[in-house]
Amino acid sequence: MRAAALFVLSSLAYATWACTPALPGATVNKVQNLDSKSYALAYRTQPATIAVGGHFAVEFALCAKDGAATPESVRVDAHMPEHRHGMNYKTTVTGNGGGKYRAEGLMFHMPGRWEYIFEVRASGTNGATERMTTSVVLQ
Ligand SMILES: [Cu+2]
Repeated sequence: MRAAALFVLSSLAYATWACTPALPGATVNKVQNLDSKSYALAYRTQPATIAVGGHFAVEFALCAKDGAATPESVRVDAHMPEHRHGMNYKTTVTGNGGGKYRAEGLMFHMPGRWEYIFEVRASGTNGATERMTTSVVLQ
């Protein structure tokens, strides 16, 4: 009986529960939601419609699910999986300290399927990373 109760408590300690990333003004421009074991992310691009060869930014919000370590840093990248190449530019990510971020300097230089990669590094001693990906097809 006592052993069973302890087991329940320890599994709760490792469980993670959903959180809602706060991306204000979401009605203006369609927001996409992504999810990993420890994090939830919502993003939108600026401008809303991406043009081939046009620079754009990605605005996103991130939150740690209950029980997960808070994010320490986030990297944003994109590549074309079928063509095995990335972008010609490196992105820079800035955060406001409140879970909202902006990635600048993205540019898709050709039409086709591009995959975004959001890589979150957890704070704390282990510094584990988790990746969230999603793809878009550029005409
Ligand atoms: Cu390509």
